[in-house]
Amino acid sequence: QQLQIGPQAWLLRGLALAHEAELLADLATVLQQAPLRHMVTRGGRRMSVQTSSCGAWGWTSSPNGYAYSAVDPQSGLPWPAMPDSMRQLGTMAAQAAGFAGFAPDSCLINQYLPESKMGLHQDRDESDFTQPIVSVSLGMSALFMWGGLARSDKVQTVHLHHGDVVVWGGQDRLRFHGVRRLLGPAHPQLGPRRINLTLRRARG
Ligand code: MD3
Ligand code: FE
Repeated sequence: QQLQIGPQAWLLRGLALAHEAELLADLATVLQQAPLRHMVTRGGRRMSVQTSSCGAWGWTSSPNGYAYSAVDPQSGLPWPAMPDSMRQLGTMAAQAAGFAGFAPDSCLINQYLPESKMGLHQDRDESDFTQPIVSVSLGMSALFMWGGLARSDKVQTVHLHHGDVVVWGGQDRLRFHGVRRLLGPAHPQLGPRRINLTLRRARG
């Protein structure tokens, strides 16, 4: 089921379900090498979401701000390689939404517990905003909000469920968005948490 939620934004309901077992196994391997940790906002506050990355570039925060780094600052090692399951799902979903040839070089992993949320923000740390972002929701459902190009624009809400994939490109790429809260029961496999993968082209 494909739902167009913006001029160049598509919600591909359940697209990840066919790859669920491989995604979850690969996710566990990545998180063993690069554990989840709380990043810090630009304002110096600890984010309620926990984050890790895989691929050539990983998203990091420091007192100097946000940046993509080739090295996990916590281990001093390169980020784990991006598993084929994640890379291929990103490329396939982008293609289905009209972005042929998307080759992600970074996968940001966010973990939400029932009390976690993510305030409205834009994703502006990537070098090329013509490249889409593909998001994969796993585990508990979430109330996702997305607005316009100005923070004060009206926001719409969308429920994201286990297995849903969203592709954001073109004029929708810089929309403000966030996660208001998690919804309803714990997930049978993942328990009381939500994992969101975002496949990105961070550089080049
Ligand atoms: C709309 N993550 O990691 S995914 C983030 O559910 C982030 O963890 C949320 O926002 C999450 O930056 C939302 C959906 C998403 C991702 C990127 C976008 C929506 C987007 C970029 C532009 C517009
Ligand atoms: Fe974001």
